[in-house]
Amino acid sequence: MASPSVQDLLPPSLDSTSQPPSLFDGTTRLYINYQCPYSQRVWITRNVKGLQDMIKLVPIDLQNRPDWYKEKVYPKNKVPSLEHNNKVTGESLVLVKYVDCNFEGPSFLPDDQEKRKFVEELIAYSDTTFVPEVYKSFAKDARTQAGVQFDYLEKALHKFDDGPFFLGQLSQVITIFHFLFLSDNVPSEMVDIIYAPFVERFHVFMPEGFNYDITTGRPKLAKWIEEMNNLDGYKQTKVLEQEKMVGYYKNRFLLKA
Ligand SMILES: N[C@@H](CCC(=O)N[C@@H](CS)C(=O)NCC(=O)O)C(=O)O
Repeated sequence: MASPSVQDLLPPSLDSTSQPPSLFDGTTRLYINYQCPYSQRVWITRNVKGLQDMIKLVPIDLQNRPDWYKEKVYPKNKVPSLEHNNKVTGESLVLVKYVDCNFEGPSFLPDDQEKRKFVEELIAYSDTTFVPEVYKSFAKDARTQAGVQFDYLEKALHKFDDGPFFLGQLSQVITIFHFLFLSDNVPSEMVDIIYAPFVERFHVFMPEGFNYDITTGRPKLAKWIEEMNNLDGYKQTKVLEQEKMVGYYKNRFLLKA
């Protein structure tokens, strides 16, 4: 197992001119796109569990996608997907749990029943409500409509108040694991990983697009972002160029609104 703070060399994205890897040869491959927040969730999970040597990153250029990706790897033609044990699985929320359960390293789900229920609710909320509602708000009244969603996070961060993460402090198992690796940075748990890529984007885009800072009046959210930004396994996945992302979001949401 690699240290969670190990620095990966980021491979170049494969495009329509690239040959496929030697599929189903026993290598575990995580197909991602460097700009994709859904991919980033699984990528962070892999890093914070110290699985850099076990799960190979295969970035795909979505603008110029290789045909073999849809034909031979993942017929839904989306990222992320994971090639493992001769099968390919997709959907980021499924994959975060899959990587957590099927590989070594400390589990990111709490044993405590109350915490478990809270985590499952937050995870379900992320893609049914939080992400779509914030995106929808960009075409309407972003400050009010998206504000409700950031208030939801702020309130959730108050529930377990003994630390900056959604479950407060990190579980002992995770903390000990990182202590053993002599890492200063401990990873967050699953729910933090699931929200981080989206909050990262909204935090950068909303001041530009709507003159709206999502952390104003939300001290817990501000602290959570600060603490997340210190985590090695997450930091390494923050490769999105902010200007590009803002341009992409403006083009996608504002010019068409
Ligand atoms: N529900 C999926 C969403 C994945 C997704 O939409 N990925 C985008 C990139 S961020 C994609 O592959 N888009 C390509 C396409 O839809 O053709 C998940 O959670 O993994």
